[in-house]
Amino acid sequence: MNNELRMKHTIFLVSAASLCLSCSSNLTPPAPYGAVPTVAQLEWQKMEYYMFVHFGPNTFTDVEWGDGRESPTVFNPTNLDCRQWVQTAQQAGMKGIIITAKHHDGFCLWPSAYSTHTVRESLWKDGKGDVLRELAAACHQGGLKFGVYLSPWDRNHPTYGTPEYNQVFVGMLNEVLSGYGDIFEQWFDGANGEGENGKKQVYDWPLFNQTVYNHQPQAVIFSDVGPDCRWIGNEAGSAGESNWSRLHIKGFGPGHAAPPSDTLNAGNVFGKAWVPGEADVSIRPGWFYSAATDDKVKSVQELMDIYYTSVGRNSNLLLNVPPNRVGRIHPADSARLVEFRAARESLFANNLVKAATVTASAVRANAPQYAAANVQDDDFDTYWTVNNATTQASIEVQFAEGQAFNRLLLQEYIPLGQRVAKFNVEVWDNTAGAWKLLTEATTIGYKRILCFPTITAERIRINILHSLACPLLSTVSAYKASE
Ligand code: FUL
Repeated sequence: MNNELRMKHTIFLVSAASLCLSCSSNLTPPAPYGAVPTVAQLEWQKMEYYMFVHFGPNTFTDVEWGDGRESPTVFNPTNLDCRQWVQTAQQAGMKGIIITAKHHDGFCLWPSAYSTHTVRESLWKDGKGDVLRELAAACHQGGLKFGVYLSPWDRNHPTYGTPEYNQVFVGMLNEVLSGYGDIFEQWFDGANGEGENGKKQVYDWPLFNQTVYNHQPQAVIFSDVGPDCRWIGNEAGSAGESNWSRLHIKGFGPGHAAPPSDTLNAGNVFGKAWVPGEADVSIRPGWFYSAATDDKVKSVQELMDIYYTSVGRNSNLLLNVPPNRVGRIHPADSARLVEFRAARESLFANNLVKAATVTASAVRANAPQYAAANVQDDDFDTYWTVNNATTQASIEVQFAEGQAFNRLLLQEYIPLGQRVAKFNVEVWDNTAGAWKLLTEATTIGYKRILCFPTITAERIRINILHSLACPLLSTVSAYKASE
């Protein structure tokens, strides 16, 4: 071999080797990008929609924030029926219930040994009742997950505002987290007011969180900044148009130490921790039941809008449904929840993409396991993706004939991280013989639902314009909602 030939030969061998290398590295699944969900966070995200229950002395005194001086005897539901709450949640299509075990008034819905402001001091069941016991049993029997809200802020406890209170609060957590079976979510309210003595409590958050994990390692902990899921920054059920599940948490804490609400609303694109959003909102104007709001239960349209701006924007929806003084959910709320479920089911009944042909501008290593058709099945774990170096790509849906639709639902395969930062949707305009822009958006995350006026088209193209690493789409579906 002369020198020139030897050189050519070497170049050929090197490029063939690197081609093979890129083939094989693309045949394996993409490496995770950034922070990723834990198994518990992923399970939690898939729950999507569950019930918040505000219940306690405030239900009987018609206030939103009891001051802790109310007599425990005011708490006296005449016919408490937690099974009715569970049935309502089931009929609503919800996956769990989180109850205010202790709100700011300090009243414990279980007979805590750490307080004298509890169900034990009430007249209900002669002081022998335990709301947590009844609800946990009803949830577990009905196949719903059970979660607890505990307000660290306690307007009743005499030790509030002293270091001793942190031990009291841990004692209460120990009781709640060890006595009622599996807890899927521990909800820590960030509100932190003054104590009787005018002192502010310095909470021992690391100790509180550790206490939760000691008893319930699989639980997700909610607070303004997680560690497992975060407040969405408002109580209107509205996540940001851009909503990253990553968040910068270093240097931040719950309550006064939380990042600004607009940051919580949108997350941080390069946040170091996986802390997905949860949108909490009440079906009525207040969090607690009041007869004065019986005619102010949110309409199906309002609930649908909330659904689109929460679940439809990569956030879970925690919808508050407060029981009344009987201890039951009022028919106005339960009827509305059933109507809301029917509206969702009819909307999502016919996924037009199922019968379509789906192709992509590129497929990872041209391998069938990453094919575009993976977005059509109902299996979250199969996805379409492209080679590592590809951060812009398109996926096209071709119908057999023109289809009218006005909703598009997309899912990213988040176990490998949230990636898509900008995309648009085009439809093929037969008359013009060209693609026409329909809508554009930024993030997708676990679920993104796009709403737009009804359009009829034979082809839809989703262009991923900017992805932080190669995009992975688990689902693309299209629907026609009745206007
Ligand atoms: C807030 C509380 O002050 C409200 O009463 C309610 O519990 C809401 C869910 O969280 O911080």
